[in-house]
Amino acid sequence: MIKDSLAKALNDQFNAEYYSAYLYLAMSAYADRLGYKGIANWLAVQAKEEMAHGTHIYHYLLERGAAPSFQDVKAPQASYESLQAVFEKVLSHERHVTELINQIASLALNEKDHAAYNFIQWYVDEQVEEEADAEDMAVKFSRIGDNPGLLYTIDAQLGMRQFTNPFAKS
Ligand code: OFO
Repeated sequence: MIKDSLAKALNDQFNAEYYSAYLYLAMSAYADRLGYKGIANWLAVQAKEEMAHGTHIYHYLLERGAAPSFQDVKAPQASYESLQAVFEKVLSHERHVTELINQIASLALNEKDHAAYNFIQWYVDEQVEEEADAEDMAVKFSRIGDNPGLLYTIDAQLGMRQFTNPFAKS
């Protein structure tokens, strides 16, 4: 049976993942309304990944005998000054999520819950990738600025991103 402190932290985290999904979906809507369907697609795929993360943690709580509790999901920011501002927010958000994940890893160590520590390592690795991708995007968008030709090119590239569930059993 998982300790209450750890169950609470994982519970908060699955809700935080659903909030991330909301945040990225709102960013996707913003890009879509500007006419950048490819950028909107990239952000919508990101939202689906966050839903998958949330659901994965939710199932883990059930597996460990804890009752998941659903919290209110706060409304995400709906509009931005620019696409560059969107990707700066993506980067700062992912850095924040990394801190949350690291806190859970530290708590699992303190509680000597090796199963939970092992479980959360997937997210520790994932955040390295998420931050690297976010940094890459933030740099690209800062260089692109409002250059229409470059925006057209990146929009076409980001339109190719497809969702694959990282937890799908093959
Ligand atoms: Fe859940 O990976 Fe981004 O935040």
